[in-house]
Amino acid sequence: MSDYVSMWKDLGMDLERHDLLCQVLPTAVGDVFLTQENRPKGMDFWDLVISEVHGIRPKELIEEQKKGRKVFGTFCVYVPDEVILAANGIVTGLCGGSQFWVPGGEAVLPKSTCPLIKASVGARLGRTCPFFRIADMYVGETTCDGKKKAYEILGEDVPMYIMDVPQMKREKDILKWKDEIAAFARKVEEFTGNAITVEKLNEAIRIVNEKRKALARVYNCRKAACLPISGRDALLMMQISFFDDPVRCAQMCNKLADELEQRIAGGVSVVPAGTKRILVTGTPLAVPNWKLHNIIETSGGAVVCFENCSGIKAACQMVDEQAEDILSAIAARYLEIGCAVLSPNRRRREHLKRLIEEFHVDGVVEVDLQSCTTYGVETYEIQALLRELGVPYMALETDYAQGDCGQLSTRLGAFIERL
Ligand code: BJ8
Repeated sequence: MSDYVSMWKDLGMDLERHDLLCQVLPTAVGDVFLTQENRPKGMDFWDLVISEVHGIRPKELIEEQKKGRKVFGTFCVYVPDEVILAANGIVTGLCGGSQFWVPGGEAVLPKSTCPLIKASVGARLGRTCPFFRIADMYVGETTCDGKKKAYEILGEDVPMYIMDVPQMKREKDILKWKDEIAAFARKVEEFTGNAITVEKLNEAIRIVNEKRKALARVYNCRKAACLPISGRDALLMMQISFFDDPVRCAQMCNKLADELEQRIAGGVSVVPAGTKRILVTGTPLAVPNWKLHNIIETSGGAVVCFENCSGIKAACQMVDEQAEDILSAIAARYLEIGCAVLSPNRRRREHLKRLIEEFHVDGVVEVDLQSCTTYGVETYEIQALLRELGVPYMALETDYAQGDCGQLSTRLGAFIERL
């Protein structure tokens, strides 16, 4: 990634520390992805993107900024991409997934904060993530308490807009959320200097829906008994989709799905017949957090479905393109997302039930990031649901550090063996 040094310098990054991060990544990519056998050829694209994750896309974003476009950094799938796109803005994910950034977050946050929040704050304050440096505006949301309060720190020297996400899903909450989206649209118009017209919003809805359909197409290939792609590769594809241009993302995913469908027809599987099929649920896994998928898939299992926000949860729901009231359609679609920060969260249980059947799941692993109270509390209900369905379940709490990998391997290996 040495070609990008002058770009990082211009972004005001801490080059010395960033070098340390760049040294760790190739080993992790090599260990987790490149050691796999019989991978789909289509993964070459994502291998390239991840190997130059702080180079290729940041360079493109800067080029677009030079043309006058604004970049919006987001942290949650409740923030409607369509509104930003309709004003010719660009969306990029900012959630931190690396242990490298955690100490920087711990320097200013309580140690008991969730690692995703600590890593995001550490990446920003340590000046070691180009995406944080590039974003013209950060868009936060009132989801969990940790994120809500961390935005006060993150927004110290960058314009920060907070969307007020309702805590429930009653009719009046959907109306309130619609108003909130309208207010956000006004802010985006003002910030970009571009009016959001009905035509532009409809076009943005179509683009984002196409991206979701393409992601879901790849996902659906894993319903087959013949598994044409590993859970690790599918996770990487999903994680990168938060950074990529939505049109290119759809093209690349559709190309990959074509290949996967051919593989299924030809009986080309990445795992031996009889490998146990695991569904992973719980908190999101931001790039480069591949820890759990890697452990499961090197302990005799295959992750066939990933229900979390960095999995199928948000990708399987479309905004109604025929709706007359567009903002209501956007509000309804986003509030359908089954996140534990809302109460009650029936949507997650319904979704899980359906996914377990469709993906022919043998066992469910819940992975929650340490100190995530909302997901931690919800394990009670998820456990009860799985007991009722008669599907084996185990819940784990972990962070980004590698210290517990041995113990997790033993526990997951034993769980998979029992299935
Ligand atoms: S819609 S899951 S992306 S809020 S940061 S809640 S892990 S303590 S991320 Fe999320 Fe939106 Fe919901 Fe999805 Fe827990 Fe950590 Fe909070 Fe987290």
